[in-house]
Amino acid sequence: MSDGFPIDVDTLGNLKPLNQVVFSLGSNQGDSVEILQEAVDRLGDTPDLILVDISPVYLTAPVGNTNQEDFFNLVVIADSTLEPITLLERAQAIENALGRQRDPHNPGGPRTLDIDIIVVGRRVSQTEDLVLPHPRAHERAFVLVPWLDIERRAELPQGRVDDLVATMDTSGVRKLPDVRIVKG
Ligand code: PH2
Ligand code: MG
Ligand code: MG
Repeated sequence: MSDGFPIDVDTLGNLKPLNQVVFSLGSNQGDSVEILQEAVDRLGDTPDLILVDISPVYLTAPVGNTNQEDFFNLVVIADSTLEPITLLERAQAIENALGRQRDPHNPGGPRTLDIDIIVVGRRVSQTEDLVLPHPRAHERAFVLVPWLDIERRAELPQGRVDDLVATMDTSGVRKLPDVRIVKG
C-alpha cells in the first residue's frame, strides 16, 4: 500500500470483540435512587465500557426473601470489550464502594446495591463466580420488564424477552415515571 495507514499485525492481534452487556441493578437500602445514579456513573467511568441505554426505574416487590422492603430496579445496556470476569470484578467493586454489606446468613436480604450481569453478548459461563446468561433472569419480571423497555428484541436462551414477559405475572413491578437515572 502506498498511502493511508499501514495495517500492523500487532494492532490487529490486540483487537477484542465488542459485546453488548446487560446489567440489572437493584437497591432497597439507603437512598436507593442516589445510589443507583452513582452506580450508573461508575459503570460509565469504566475503561473499555460505553453506556448505551438506561431503563426507567421500577419499584418492585421483593422476590425470594419477601420479608424486606420493595426494591428500586433498573437495567443498563453497555458495549464493552472487557472479559466477563473483569466486568464482574468491576460490578463488585462498585457494590463495595457504595456500601454493600454481605451477610452470609441472609444472602437474598436487603442491600444498598446489587449489580448483576445478565448477558455478555452470547458468551456462556459456568464458573463458580459467574454464570452467564444469568440463571434466573428469565423468570424475573424486575429484570425483564425494564430490559424490554430499552431493547424490544431482547432474547435469552429461554426465549424472546417480550414472550417471556407476556406469560409472567408483572403485577409486582411498577414503573416510577418521576424518577430518572441518566448518563453522566
Ligand atoms: N434481588 C434479589 C432477590 N430479590 N427482588 C426484587 N424485586 N429486586 C431485586 O433486585 C432482587 C429481588 C437478589 O439479588
Ligand atoms: Mg441479584
Ligand atoms: Mg448480585
